[in-house]
Amino acid sequence: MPDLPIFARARSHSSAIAFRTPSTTHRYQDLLDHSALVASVLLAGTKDLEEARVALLVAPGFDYVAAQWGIWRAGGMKVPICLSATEPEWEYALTDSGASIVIVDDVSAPKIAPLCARLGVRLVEVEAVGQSQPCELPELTPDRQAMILYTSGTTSKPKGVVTTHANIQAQIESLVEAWEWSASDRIPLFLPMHHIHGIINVTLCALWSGASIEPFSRFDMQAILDRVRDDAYTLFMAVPTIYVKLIQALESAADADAERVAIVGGFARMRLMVSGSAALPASVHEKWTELTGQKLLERYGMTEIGMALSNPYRGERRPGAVGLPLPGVEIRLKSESGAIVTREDEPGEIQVRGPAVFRVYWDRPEASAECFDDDWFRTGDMAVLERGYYRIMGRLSVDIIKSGGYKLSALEIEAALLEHPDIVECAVIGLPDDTWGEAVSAAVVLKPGASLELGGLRDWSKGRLSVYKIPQRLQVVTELPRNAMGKVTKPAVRGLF
Ligand code: MLC
Ligand code: AMP
Repeated sequence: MPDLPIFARARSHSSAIAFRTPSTTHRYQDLLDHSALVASVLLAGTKDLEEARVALLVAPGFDYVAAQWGIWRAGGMKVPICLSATEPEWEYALTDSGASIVIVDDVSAPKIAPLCARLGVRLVEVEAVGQSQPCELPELTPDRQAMILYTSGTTSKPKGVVTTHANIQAQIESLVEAWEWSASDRIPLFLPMHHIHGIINVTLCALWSGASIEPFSRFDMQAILDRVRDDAYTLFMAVPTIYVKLIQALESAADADAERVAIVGGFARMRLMVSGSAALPASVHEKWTELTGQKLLERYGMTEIGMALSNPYRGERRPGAVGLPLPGVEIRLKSESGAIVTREDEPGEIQVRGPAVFRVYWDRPEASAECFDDDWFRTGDMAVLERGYYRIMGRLSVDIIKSGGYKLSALEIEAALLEHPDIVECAVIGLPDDTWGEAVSAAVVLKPGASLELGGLRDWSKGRLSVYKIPQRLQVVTELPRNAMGKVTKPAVRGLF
């Protein structure tokens, strides 16, 4: 029976270690066996899930991938959701995607069970599937829809990015080739598993290659540094905020401190360290090289397209630049006037074409049509080609914020803040921040006589917004700056802080 290449490849690495933790090792064969059981539980006697949406709320690691592969092998679409999201955010993802099942681990089960009961969504506990029996699995073709990832944008609510198995495979193959992944690679996984950085760049590239993964439930700096010191990894992939935090940690110890020397040695000996998901300041790039001798490889990507541009694995890795198109990716810049940029030093919007590019936003035909210019995906990011490499200049929309590598919609945060009983009007922007890249910042107009402080607003926001969407800065004003048409002018809002 034909099978998706990711599973055929896992068979060829069956005895290799896929996941390792301090207390467990799981081989590729374990992943295949366990995912077959997950699939059988999901199918529950039916022949094929036929792209039914199955949400996934499981900590990073073996169980997560067994569940992910189980969904795929049963013919379903995987909808990973944020472990630390609030109940309204979970409810949105479940109802928007029309998920009929949620796979959970024992930590998340009690948290989401009441919501599932209210929505009539079936709850499957991943730890319990070991009791089931394997069954015949459906035949899968690469053109099937495989995954929905929620991403924030210029609309208030996040949109579901739909990718097929073929899109995912193209995203993986491009990176495996460019960054020379092999079965001898070992990588830590500490990024959230509802975004492509963790899902594709770290996990699926490793599993495609027969490499091994060490999962952490979150970015647990001390535990990770202990393993770096032990030379546990050949590869490391993180967002710029993490490199900033690592620099702070290394610099807090004296140069000659034996522990620091050992950790620096562990970083220095890795074959590749990658940064992405947000701009890596050249100063951070240079500081990292000064501390460890490693030249970070910065790349640029997006949920809708996978990775598009990358500094070379072999060759100059230039601070402040994102390099050239990855294998299989076509790039063009389109200027504000609508002309295709043909020269260096002329800025334009990055547009992307190729087999890795998604086709539609879930259930949003208009947004899906608007984001393509013929068959080129419009990223909304501006770039310029300089001395042979692309450099990202910023985003076209001020309403998109990147904080800690998370993409946030200012409009979504504004909508939540407007529910506050004392807030009459608000404008949310991202202000430059050394650690987080951008800090969510809110200018608010209050009801007459009301008062509000940042601490109070943050407490009120908990339970309504994920932690990284909660404003870091607050400015109470009597009115918001507006243009002649009465529309709030966000660039002028910056001047309020
Ligand atoms: C958390 N905190 C923030 C914050 N996030 N403060 C300001 N801005 C933010 N964005 C605060 C918390 O409230 C808390 O405060 C304290 O910081 C510690 O929170 P934490 O969650 O424990 O932080 P930490 O674990 O250190 O998380 C930082 C991080 C995380 C960088 C590891 O944000 C992360 O994993 N980011 C990666 C996101 C990602 O994978 N993006 C890729 C998207 S895909 P207090 O007061 O409680 O101490 C994509 C495409 C591509 O972009 O190209 O890859
Ligand atoms: P997401 O929608 O979460 O996938 O985030 C994608 C966005 O992250 C892109 O559109 C860029 O704005 C930003 N991004 C990713 N990598 C980089 C990078 N290396 N430099 C600057 N911005 C980046």
